Amino acid sequence: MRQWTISLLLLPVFSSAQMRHEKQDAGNTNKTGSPKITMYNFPLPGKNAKPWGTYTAKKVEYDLYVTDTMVKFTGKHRHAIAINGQIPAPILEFTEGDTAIIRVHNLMKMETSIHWHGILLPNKEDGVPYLTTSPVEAGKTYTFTFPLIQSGTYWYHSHTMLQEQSGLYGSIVIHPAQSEPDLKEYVLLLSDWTDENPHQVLRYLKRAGEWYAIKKGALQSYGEAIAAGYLKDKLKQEWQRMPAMDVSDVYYNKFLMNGQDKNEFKDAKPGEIIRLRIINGSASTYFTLQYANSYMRIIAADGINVTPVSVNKLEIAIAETYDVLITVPENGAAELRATSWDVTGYSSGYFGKGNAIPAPEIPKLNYFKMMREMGSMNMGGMDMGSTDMKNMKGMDMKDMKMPNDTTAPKMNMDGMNMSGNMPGMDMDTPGEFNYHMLRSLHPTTLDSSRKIREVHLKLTGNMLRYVWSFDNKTLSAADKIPIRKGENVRFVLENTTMMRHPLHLHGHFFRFINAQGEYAPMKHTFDIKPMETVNIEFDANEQQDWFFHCHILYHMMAGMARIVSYEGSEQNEFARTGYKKLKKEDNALYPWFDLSVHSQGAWLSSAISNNKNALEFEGRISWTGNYETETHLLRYLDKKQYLAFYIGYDYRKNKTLPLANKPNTKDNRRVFDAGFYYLLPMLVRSEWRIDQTGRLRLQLERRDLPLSNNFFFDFRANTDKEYNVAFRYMVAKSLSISTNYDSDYKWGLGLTWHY
Ligand SMILES: [Cu+2]
Repeated sequence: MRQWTISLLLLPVFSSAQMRHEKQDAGNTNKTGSPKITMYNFPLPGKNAKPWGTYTAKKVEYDLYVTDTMVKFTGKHRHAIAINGQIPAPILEFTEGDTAIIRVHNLMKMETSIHWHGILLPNKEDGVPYLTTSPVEAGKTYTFTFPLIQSGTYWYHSHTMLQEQSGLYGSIVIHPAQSEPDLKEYVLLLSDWTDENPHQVLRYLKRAGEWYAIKKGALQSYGEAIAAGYLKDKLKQEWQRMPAMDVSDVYYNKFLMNGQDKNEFKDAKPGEIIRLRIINGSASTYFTLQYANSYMRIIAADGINVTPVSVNKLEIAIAETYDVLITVPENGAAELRATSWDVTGYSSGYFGKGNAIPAPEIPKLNYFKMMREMGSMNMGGMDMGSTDMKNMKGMDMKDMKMPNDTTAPKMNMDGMNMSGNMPGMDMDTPGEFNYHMLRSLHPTTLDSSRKIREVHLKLTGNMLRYVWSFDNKTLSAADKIPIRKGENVRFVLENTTMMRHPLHLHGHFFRFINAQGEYAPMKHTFDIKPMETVNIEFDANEQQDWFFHCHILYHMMAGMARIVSYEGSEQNEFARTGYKKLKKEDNALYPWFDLSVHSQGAWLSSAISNNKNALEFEGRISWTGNYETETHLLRYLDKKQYLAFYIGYDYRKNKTLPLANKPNTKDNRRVFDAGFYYLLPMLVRSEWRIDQTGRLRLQLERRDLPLSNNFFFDFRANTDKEYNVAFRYMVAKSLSISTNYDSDYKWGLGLTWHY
């Protein structure tokens, strides 16, 4: 990092380029006399009477044909969804004041939808099926019509199930009504790609399989913990019943920029300043952007112009957009690299001609170190109170720290307007981006005479069962959030989970409260870090129902969503009729099983489960004909889902043992039973049960204890003096080589199939 900073500063092109930026910003005109780039491109809060119903301006029409397609991002043929035959979908370009007329033709056999992310439009054009807009049925066309009252960089994507992961996303560029400086510009749409069916991805997350963590190097096994000196932290974490912390859920095969992992922009001229419109259209990947030739000068965030600020590293959350200026090198092609936050891959754009100038490598994550840092913040498991976190509210001081490299040559800061007024920003060189740097061009304060409605929401989640929620309620279990037109609405959001979440509010821009006071930036999507509390506030100037959700596609589908509803406003026809269907999505049933076929017998462990209920079946059979089955129907009772009540049936026959003919022994049993599961520290599942004859049993079980990166240990023991120990070596997502010793069935070796 330090080396890179120094070499960057030595590049002569940098300072002159930077100076040119400054002249534009400071003087508000460039050589050709174009207007300043710092104009306000958004209706001011409280003053934005939205002219819905005024469709008088120039009409700009697009036809979007949605089709199934085959792609080969990794060399393997896979199903995907394209618009007009392409992934990403075409760039839709407009000028502020135009009326967009977009016909979505669904040529697939399933329904689809398109949401216009960040666009202010009438409720029924927002494109959320079963909430604001009709789904576009198979074979049908839906025509969206809305006036464009804003400018900037936005995007569009399917809001139906997991279609976005399959390729249904594209860019929107709205040019301002007044002209801007004539800079060459490029749209960079970032996304993630998995060769798996996205529904299988979600099912795999629900079953908490280990393969993604193994592929990402994020498993954090005991072996690795001991080798790296983090055993105590690992034990502490498991004692608190927390699974290994991770920064991302899914293992991706590819990260894409405009549908490719490498792009060459050879028409970018040496020394030229260019504008990049960067959009994170991925389903669940945060990206870190670094550019090889100059700093990136942020000029807009989420489509809205901000006070320009230079950074050397820009993290872009899912569904955010940033416009940045960069300088093309005098010689060579400089890389702009978008690295996934889990550092498992990246995609690149090269600007200029000639030898490639690579962007810096981002080192692999040290998960144990992150776990230790997180552990020191987290005093009592996932559900800690906020009292100890007061000093962190909306302010991660760590993020405020700027690179302080005294050995680096000092830059001439003359004429370098560091966008002023930033507290604590007396820095030597531009550093890493953080939200406190975002400063609106104009005050964004809301009309203080209006009523304030404060809505408190905790971001909650159950990593073990992959249920994501607000206030421990998934969308399907929650009420709407009522607000009223004419109010100032403040959301106080407290992230109690160990993951980051990019939250998005439809139909509104909100003030993102940061260190900029009355100049807080206006956004439509923001990231919230673990244990952080963030305030947003907005002018409730709309009507009807709008979606508010985590933009990690799998979190949204697992329940982290709410409907924000204007009281006293008539719902549109789709909200009235189809609302239930939308709410059902997060409570789907997911099946999975593990089947071990060993030399002495076979073991099946299976479940079918939704958010609160599960049907579990376990069967064991020896090749000599002894067998046992246990069937449990269970319901989770507490918020954390440590405790579940069940009823079940137990059927077993062990004919080789002497007691075989005596009913209801541990070896010959046909009984109904009932009991509780309770998850103990160290992720040990305890099972307390009583059967119809009054027989009691306590069983302890720990599964999938990671010994090394692919190597797992299971044990089970109960008061019937039965026990089983097993080891398995995972060779593929669905396959392990396994061995076990069972007190009844003895030792065996074979394979385990994971579904
Ligand atoms: Cu999330």
